[in-house]
Amino acid sequence: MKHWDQFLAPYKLAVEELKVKLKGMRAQFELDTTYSPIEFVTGRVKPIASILDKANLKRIPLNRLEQEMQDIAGLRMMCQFVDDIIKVVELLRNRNDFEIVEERDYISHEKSSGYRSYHVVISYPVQTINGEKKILAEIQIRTLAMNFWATVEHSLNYKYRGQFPEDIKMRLQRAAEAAFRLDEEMSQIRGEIQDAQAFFSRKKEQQEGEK
Ligand code: 0O2
Ligand code: 0O2
Repeated sequence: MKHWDQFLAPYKLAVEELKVKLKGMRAQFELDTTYSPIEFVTGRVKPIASILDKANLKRIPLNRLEQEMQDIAGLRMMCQFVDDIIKVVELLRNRNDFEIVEERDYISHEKSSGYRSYHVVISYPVQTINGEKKILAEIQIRTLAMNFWATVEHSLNYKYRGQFPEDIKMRLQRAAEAAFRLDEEMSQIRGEIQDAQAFFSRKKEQQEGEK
């Protein structure tokens, strides 16, 4: 147990620091009173039982966890609209407090389960009493609809241990399509809002000009 505590300590630190940093990005948008592409941020260190299950499933030797398990430290950034996701990814690419080592786009290429999200794997330097240690962390960026689907599917996955009965599988697929359509509808509504805002700001400028 002591060994696990020691192994997980830098991951815990990284998750806490990254939560502060990523929530800080949202706070800056709020200060600017500009629209924030980030709705909320969560983070967790993978529980030991899940680390062991995944290592077993993916045949990762325990002495290779640091190099081969990318989501022991996991962060999630939720967005209102699909278009916000790429803006958030750009913000992450522009930071210089970590290095992006891999990006996985499950939005353009959704998983066969119906899962959609954008994954960014980073190498993050943690300062320890023995010097700097770089750890891998995974940031998942997704809309609220994608998050809703993934959360429900994840709990069902836990219940059925990945072996879904056919009818549940079909319902989950239909739910994934519904979540996709919801995102599309919301994007269109957003377009309407932006058109309206642009129209009113042009009108205001005209009125100012006439004074
Ligand atoms: P606020 O004021 O509620 O916005 P912890 O690990 O408990 O120390 P944290 O960040 O509290 O740290 O926990 P976690 O589980 O990582 O993140 C949860 C944060 O996500 C909380 O915000 C929740 O309010 C927020 N959250 C969860 N679900 C939703 C949701 O559906 N919509 C919105 N808008 N927020 C959600 P905070 O940071 O505690 O602050
Ligand atoms: P947790 O903490 O329980 O969420 P993989 O081969 O897909 O298992 P890999 O190669 O590490 O894993 O990379 P990937 O797919 O980029 O990231 C895996 C994580 O993405 C999962 O973590 C989930 O959080 C999420 N994910 C991927 N596919 C699905 C899916 O079909 N449904 C849901 N709900 N989430 C998914 P874990 O290991 O499940 O850990």
